Amino acid sequence: MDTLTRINELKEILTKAGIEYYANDNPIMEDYEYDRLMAELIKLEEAFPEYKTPDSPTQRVGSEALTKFEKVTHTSKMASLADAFSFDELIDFDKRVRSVVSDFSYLCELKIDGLSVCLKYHDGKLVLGATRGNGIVGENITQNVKTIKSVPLAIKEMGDIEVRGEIFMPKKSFIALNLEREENEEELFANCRNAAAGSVRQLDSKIAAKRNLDVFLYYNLKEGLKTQEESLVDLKNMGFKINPLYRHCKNMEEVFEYIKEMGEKRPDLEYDIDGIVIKVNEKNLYDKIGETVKYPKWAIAYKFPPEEVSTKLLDITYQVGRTGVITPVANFKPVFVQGSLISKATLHNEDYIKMKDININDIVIIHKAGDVIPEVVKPIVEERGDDFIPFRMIKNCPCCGSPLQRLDGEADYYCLNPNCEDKIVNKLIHFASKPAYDIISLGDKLVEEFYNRGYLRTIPDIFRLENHYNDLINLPGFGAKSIDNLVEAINKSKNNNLDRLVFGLGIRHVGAKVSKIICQRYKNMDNLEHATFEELSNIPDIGEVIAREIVNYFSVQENLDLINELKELGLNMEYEGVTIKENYFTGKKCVLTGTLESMGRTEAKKIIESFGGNLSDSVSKKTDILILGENPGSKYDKAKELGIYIMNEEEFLKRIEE
Ligand code: 0OW
Repeated sequence: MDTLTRINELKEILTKAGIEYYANDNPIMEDYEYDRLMAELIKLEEAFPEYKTPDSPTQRVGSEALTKFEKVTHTSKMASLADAFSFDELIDFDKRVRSVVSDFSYLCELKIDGLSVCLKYHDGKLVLGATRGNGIVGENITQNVKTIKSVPLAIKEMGDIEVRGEIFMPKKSFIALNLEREENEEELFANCRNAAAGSVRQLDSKIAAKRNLDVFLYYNLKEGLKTQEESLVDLKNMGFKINPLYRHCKNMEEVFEYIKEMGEKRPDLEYDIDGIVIKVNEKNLYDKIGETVKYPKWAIAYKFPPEEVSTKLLDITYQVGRTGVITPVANFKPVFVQGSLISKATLHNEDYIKMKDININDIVIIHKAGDVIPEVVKPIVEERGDDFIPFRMIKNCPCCGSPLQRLDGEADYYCLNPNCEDKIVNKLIHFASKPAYDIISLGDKLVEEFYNRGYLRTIPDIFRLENHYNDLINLPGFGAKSIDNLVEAINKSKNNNLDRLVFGLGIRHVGAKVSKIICQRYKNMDNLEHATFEELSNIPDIGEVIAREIVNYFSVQENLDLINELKELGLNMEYEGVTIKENYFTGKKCVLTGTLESMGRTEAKKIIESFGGNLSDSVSKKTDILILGENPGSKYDKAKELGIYIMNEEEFLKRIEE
């Protein structure tokens, strides 16, 4: 057999085996045999590079890094879906459809929590993988898509084939990725969707190749298919991976039954879902039912209510904050809730735990408050066993052993020992953190390590770390390059605006926002040191409590000495005001829910703040605008309930241009 024939034979065998293994969950050969044939193909292609083609199963390891993603215009709009949060809203949807057409059924699918992708094939070869973008224009992510093992690089079908679906990261891969990132002190991904989106948007496809992404296809643009069910079967026959848990439902009762069943299955699935997609099955009715600018009217996404999961509370541990505040923390058997694995949640204080009657070894219900923060909802008292240990608040600091004190009128206990090590370390961590002095390479673990080794005791020590250069480069896991980067980041941070320093000092009740307000008013540290209680308490948003804390802080000689030391070390003590451009957002309180296609949360926050607006995390009566991104969370419900103005991404972009 000549080389080219053998290469083609290997490509065919391995492609078929790959489809059966990755898309159909039906291995047709031993892993060992697969690896052996793959090794043979790699070897042949290396020896005869002229025979290496882009559809070869060897081409999944990533290629040259890109400098940017090219924009691609979709053949037809990649629609989004209208959301329903209750069965009543689904009944309304059904009524709307029934007012236009009759004799139809529904095809229900799991709503995979990932990011939509479009795949194009020409004469059997994958030619394009693109993100949804704004639905009209997306980005060319072909290099990354090719690394996903369940995406066929070649199909049997000739001509032009376009299919769409959802790229996702399985829960297991997400957990492994975050563990690895934790070890490398990298920022963790909040959930499977963010991890998938972050991986797909890597310019270096070799990184994407390591991320173990997967895909389910659900949309088939081929002509002549009569139903959505037929589309799915056809996708499967072409070699694409589809989600097998879809169901054909004759009426709304069957739809509700499916939703309930899948809701129960949800925690056990290997991937994250955030709802159910309900589609009219008969495609010939789609034109008649019609569409809005954003959504087809023949489909809707039912969003699951925030997931609640039960688990065992194994222990209550205690953290000592930088102010000495003691926070009880629930440590429970790890559970997967709304896209992430959690094992801890704050229990706030003694009163909170007693009020909720939470005890060690209780089975407790966990959810994510505001879709983000893990929270113990309540114990299941009926399931309390003999091993239950009644909660008793500790009396001494878990770090230094000093007796704890509960201050008058406060629910919190404090460790008042100024030399408590946990307090000192947390003060340093706070100073270096992103919202405060933002010293990029100086993360929590590094601060702890430098503290334990005696290089760091006080904030000024951070700016003297350079003096330990020769010791630092010899620490395990470090080297000249990483220490050079750290020193550079520290020196660069000295030019930070004054409000970062003021926040970093950790004055009681003085958060990032208050720091900015007082720096805007006093312009430099000297003026701030001399600010009076009367002046401060007259500033809008600064009450008497905060004013008193600020004046107290600057009346302590030790604090003034610290500031002088920092001044001598060259830290900027001036506030450079950012000029605010006035527009629609000036003075408005905004909240963002879901993901924006055009930018991340940090960028949206910066833009809103540059107009003198504010972007906060939770919806309240004071919120002026809810900016609605893709896959919104419960903030959307709350905003609707409170009658808050809801703005979609299109309007948001238009308004910021004004
Ligand atoms: N996430 C999903 C999903 C699905 C589309 C096709 C035409 C209109 C909606 O699992 N199973 N089916 C569809 O059908 N869309 C889905 O995801 C949406 C599309 C836009 C945002 C989501 O990714």
